[in-house]
Amino acid sequence: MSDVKEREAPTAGDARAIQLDAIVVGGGLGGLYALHRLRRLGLKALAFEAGSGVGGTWFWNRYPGARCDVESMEYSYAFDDDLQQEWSWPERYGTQPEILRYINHVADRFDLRRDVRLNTRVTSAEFDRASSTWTVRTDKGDVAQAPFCIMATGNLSTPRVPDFKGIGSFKGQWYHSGLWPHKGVDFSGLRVGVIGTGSSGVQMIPLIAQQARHLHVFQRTANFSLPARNGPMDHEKERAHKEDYPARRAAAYETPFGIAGFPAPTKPAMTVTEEERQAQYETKWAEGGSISFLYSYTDLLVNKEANDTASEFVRNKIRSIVRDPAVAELLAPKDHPIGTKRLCLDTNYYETYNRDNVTLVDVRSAPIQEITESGVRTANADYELDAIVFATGFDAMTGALREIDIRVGNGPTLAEKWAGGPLTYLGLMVSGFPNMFTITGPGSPSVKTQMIVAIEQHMDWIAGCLATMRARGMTRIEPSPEAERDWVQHVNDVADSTLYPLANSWYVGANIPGKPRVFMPYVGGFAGYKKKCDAVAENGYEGFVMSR
Ligand code: N01
Repeated sequence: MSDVKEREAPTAGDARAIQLDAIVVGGGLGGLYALHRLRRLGLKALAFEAGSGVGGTWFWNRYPGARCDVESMEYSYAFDDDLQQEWSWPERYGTQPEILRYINHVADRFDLRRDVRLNTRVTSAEFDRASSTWTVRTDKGDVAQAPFCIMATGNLSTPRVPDFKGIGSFKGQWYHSGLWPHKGVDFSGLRVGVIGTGSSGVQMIPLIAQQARHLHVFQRTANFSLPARNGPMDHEKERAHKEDYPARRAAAYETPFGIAGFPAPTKPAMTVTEEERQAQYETKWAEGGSISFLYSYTDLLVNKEANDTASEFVRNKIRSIVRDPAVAELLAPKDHPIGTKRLCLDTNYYETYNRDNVTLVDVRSAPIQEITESGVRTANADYELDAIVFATGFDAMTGALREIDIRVGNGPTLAEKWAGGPLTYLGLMVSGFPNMFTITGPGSPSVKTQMIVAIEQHMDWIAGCLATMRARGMTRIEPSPEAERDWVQHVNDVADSTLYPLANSWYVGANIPGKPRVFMPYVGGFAGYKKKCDAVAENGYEGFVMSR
């Protein structure tokens, strides 16, 4: 039972509005930490969550092989030392069920459930400037009001199935990776098609191949993937990590990706010999892990010549693993530098294409034309299938926020304001939308970091901001249009100084037809970003306008 009391609202039509100090949208890792942090400030908050359980990404993405690509000892909350000492991760990288179990444990341990309304999707959020109040409405008819609204809506929470002709006519079953049935799917004996070879596809393909009678993989763009080298947790490493947890967490804040434990590179790639480079890449390949590989040299993400050496190393690995040279060439990415799209981590991904029951279909040269009653029709052929899996990704970073009708009085909606791409100050707030915070919003390092570090850093900053406002008797905050404009420019300038814009990735919205092509995450590094946020606060919330 929630301890939040319902009482008469001040405005007609909102007679049953729940009065709160803050409304949280989302019950994933971000929303749960927001609730916890707000409570520590003595604020009354309630979270709305569309799922029937907490966990966000880890609640929805239950496809075979779903697993985190950040190591377990890093991918967890840092805010409570007892929590991190007590919890034991069984493997080097957490599986989806393990991570969901952990999130549920946190929800229970910190008694967060009583303030989460499950099965409830927020449909609108409207700010009234006169009363400085957000009114949030849900698909269940709830109305909640509070001076502050915290959007913990996630970066990859809006699954997208391409608008294929004929999809309704398919007689078999189809699934999306991000909306996976809770009871699982048994593909035994079936002819299965997987469309999409991003992180989700790369993780599920080896496991579906083991079950299916035949698996067709429909690949439009080849992605780089590295071996994860997963395995049981090394208990000596775990002990050493736990002994040193606070220092390791602090160290993560000083890194570009919010992940400690890898020695920072010291040399540019082209300053060493070819032999030395190959030896370095071999070591990293054997070690497993994506950040570790990208940490081979200082300049892999900014210097194309340097990146080419790493990209070619992985292409050669693919050629050495995949027996059919034509299939190997199709799997070897040539349209983007390694690391400029999310670098996948896998277990036996390339090896899977050596199986007799797996066929790679190139839908770049012969695109999918339609889904038929019996399968997939490309420009070249018909593929008879019993089941289709769409591993086709998400309307990333802005999708969840754009789906909510967010507005301030009669002004433009957030979706209208962002018609040309997201505009934020620090990825934390949006000018013209007072008292609304976005946890890991576009314009912050978000998906380019260990997400839980980013969530904690954002929510700690927001809590500090709310405490300062209370101390100063301030009731309203929003960024100035100038600060927002300058930050957006900076986000773009930094991206343009790297190789990232060379890829057609979801970082730029390229996977969603018609989405404006704007670089959304901040790639200037987590350490520098945190320093900037701290400096903004220390300088009296520079760039923000506070009022009462
Ligand atoms: O989605 P994606 P995802 N016809 O957008 C293809 C995180 N994550 O769910 O590249 C044919 O990366 C599309 O092709 P193309 C992680 O941040 C993390 O795999 O657009 N194909 C692409 O191959 C990740 O980056 C973990 O040409 C079509 C694929 O579908 C993010 O989530 C695990 C198509 C979509 O790939 C998203 O990953 C899983 C069409 N019409 C996810 N439309 C880990 O922690 C799309 N595609 C390990």
